[in-house]
Amino acid sequence: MLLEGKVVIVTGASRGIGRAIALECARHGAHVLINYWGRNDASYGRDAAATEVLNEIHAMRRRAILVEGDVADPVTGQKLVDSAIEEFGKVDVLAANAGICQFHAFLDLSPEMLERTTQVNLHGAFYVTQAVARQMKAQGHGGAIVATSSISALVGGGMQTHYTPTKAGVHSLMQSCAVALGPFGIRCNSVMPGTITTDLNKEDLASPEKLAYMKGRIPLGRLGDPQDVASVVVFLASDMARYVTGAALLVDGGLFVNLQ
Ligand code: NAD
Ligand code: RM4
Repeated sequence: MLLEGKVVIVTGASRGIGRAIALECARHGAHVLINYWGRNDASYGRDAAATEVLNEIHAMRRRAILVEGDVADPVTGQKLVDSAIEEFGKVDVLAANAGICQFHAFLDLSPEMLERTTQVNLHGAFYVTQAVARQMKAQGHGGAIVATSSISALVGGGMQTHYTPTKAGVHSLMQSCAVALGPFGIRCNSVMPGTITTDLNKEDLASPEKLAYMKGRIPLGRLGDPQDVASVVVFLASDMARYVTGAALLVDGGLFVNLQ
C-alpha cells in the first residue's frame, strides 16, 4: 500500500501503460482520475476501454472517475485538476503518460504528423504538469509527478524521427520541473520504457522477423509488459522515492545497454 489515500491523475489511462499505472495505483490504495482521448480509442468504441478501467478500480473498492480530454489542448490540464478537486478534494500524484507514435519514414513525413505528435506528447505533458503543479503548490504539501518518457529519449528510430525528440523533451521537462518545483516539495521524475507490448507498437511488431529481432536485443529475453512499467511509476510516486527528483529510470529489460 504505497499510495494509501492518495489522489492520482493518470493521462492516457484507458489502454496500455497508462491503464496499468491506473490499476497499480488503485491496488496501492489510491483514488484515480482516468484521463483518455476517445478519438484515439475509436477502435474499441469511444469510452469502452476507459470504462473497463473504471469498473476494475471500482471492483477494488477504490474511487475513480473518467475525464475525457485531449492533453494537447492547453485547457485540458486545468479541467483534469478541477474534476479531481470536485470529486476527491486534492491531487497528490500526476502520471503524465498520454502519448502517440505513428511509425513513419522521415523523408515524406508531413508537418501535420510532426505537429500533432509534438502537441500531444510534449506540449500535452507540459500543460498537464503545469496545471497540476499549480494545484500542488496551492495545497502546500508537495506531490509527485512521473512522466512517461522512453528509451527513445536516448536512442534513435528511423521510423520515429517525429517521436523521439518529444520523448527527449519529456525527460528534459521533468529535469527542469524538478528544479522549478523542488522548493514546493514537488518531485518530478520520468520512466523510460523500452519496448512494451501495447497497441502503440502492435503494427510495428506484427512481423515475426521484427518481433524476434527486438526480443533478441533484450538481455532479459522478453518484451516488456505494461505492468513492468506501472510498478516503477508507483515506486517513484511513493514516499519510498522521497529523495528522488529529476531522475529518469530505464525500464527496458537491459535493451539500452546491449551494444554487443
Ligand atoms: P497506447 O496507444 O496503448 O495508449 C495510449 C493512451 O493514451 C490511451 O489511453 C489513449 O486514450 C491516450 N491518448 C492518446 N492520445 C491522447 C490525447 N491526445 N489526450 C489524452 N489521452 C490520449 O500507448 P502506450 O504504449 O500505452 O503508450 C503510453 C505512453 O508510453 C506514451 O507516452 C508512449 O510514448 C510511452 N512509451 C510507450 C512504449 C511502448 O513500447 N509501448 C515505450 C516507451 C514509451
Ligand atoms: C517507444 C519505444 C518502443 C516503441 C514504442 C512505440 O518509445 O520506441 O520501442 O515500440 O515507442
